[in-house]
Amino acid sequence: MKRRNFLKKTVSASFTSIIGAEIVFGATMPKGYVPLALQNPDPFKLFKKDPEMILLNDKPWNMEAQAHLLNDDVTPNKYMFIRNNGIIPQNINAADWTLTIDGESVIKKKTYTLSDLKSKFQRHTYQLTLECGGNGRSEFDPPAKGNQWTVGAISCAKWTGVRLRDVLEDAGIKDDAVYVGYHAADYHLSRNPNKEAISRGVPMKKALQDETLLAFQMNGEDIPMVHGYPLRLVAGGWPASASGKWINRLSIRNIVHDGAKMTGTAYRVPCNPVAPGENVKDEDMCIIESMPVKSLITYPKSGAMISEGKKLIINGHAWAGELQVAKMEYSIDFGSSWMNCQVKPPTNRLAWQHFSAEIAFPKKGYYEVWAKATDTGGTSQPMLLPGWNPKGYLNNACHRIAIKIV
Ligand SMILES: Nc1nc2c(c(=O)[nH]1)N[C@H]1C(S)=C(S)[C@@H](COP(=O)(O)O)O[C@H]1N2
Ligand SMILES: [Mo]
Repeated sequence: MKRRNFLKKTVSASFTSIIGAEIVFGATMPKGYVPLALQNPDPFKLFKKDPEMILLNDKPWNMEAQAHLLNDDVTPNKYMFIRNNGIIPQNINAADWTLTIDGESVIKKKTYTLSDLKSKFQRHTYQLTLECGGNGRSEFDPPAKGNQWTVGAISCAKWTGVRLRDVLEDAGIKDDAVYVGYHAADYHLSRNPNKEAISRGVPMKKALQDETLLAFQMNGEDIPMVHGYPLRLVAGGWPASASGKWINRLSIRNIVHDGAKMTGTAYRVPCNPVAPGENVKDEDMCIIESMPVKSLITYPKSGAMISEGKKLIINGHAWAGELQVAKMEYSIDFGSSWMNCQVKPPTNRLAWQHFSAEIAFPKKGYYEVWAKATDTGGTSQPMLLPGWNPKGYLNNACHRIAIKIV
């Protein structure tokens, strides 16, 4: 009898933390009952998102921005896409949060509290581009299963934390270390405690970069719950799946990490190009590392009407994984000819770059503005679609907006 009461209490306490208010008679709620506020939650309010964000899935929660919402230089929380593979952890208490470093290649297993991490190591802040590997998936044909992201699974917020490298040096890593695999507090969709929703990570070369952070702040505040509170790995320029949210353990592996969604076809593309719809064997699929060059027109909103004779100023961002953007161009004739945009250097390595251009249209009518970035390696975005791949990753086609001159 006592135990039942205890269970009821913890359950209503966990609801309370999601609803954000005490459930006054929570203790008398029938067992298994889900309060109305959670049966029909307003995800936009729940996650403090703008109502113009697009909900793609609620089991698990996935939400994307629209291009015009991403106009800020630094992405604010309300416009930041949400990508979850599992169930968001509940009842997180930052005061007793720990991070354990273990695995074959750690000299001695070590556990840090969050305050250890905050006090022992130097803090760094970087603005870092995080794009879901599946951003743009909705355009592939034949279609790929998964969230049908259009263009909005991209963010570039400011992250503050400590360098993963500093923590790994402090913990002591063996020479044979190959990969850092993360483990996190979210639940598998089945709620089976023996299964992880996702457990990916980065190879040592990425783990040791200056900008690879164990972050506890986003845009100068605690990381929002849905984005990984209280501790997140942030590896900018790589598919955002490498940036584990809610992490409580890092496993230093002497092999390529083989956690959930590291193997098979997950976050992998054919090592060599394949024909659309072709079957690809698992062993012919390679892990996605640096993301490809890409850009987004964030002003004006597609469909804008401009008076004849008026010039239009377009704005947007461009990014190129580990590289920088060397050139940014636009076309108003469906890619037959291209004109240069102005493109600024990034705030820091792995941050997106802002571009703008002033466009004059020859006469009244319908136009499309296409934007094309070229990286420092000389690779440009494809105009309509890149090579097809079975899971619909890495669509870095030129972004396009419609304009009417009236
Ligand atoms: N623990 C955990 N980390 C995770 C995920 C997840 O489901 N669980 N999703 C990953 C994927 S696929 C992406 S694209 C990013 C999304 O980050 P965001 O929701 O903060 O935008 O988080 C990554 N980190
Ligand atoms: Mo992702």
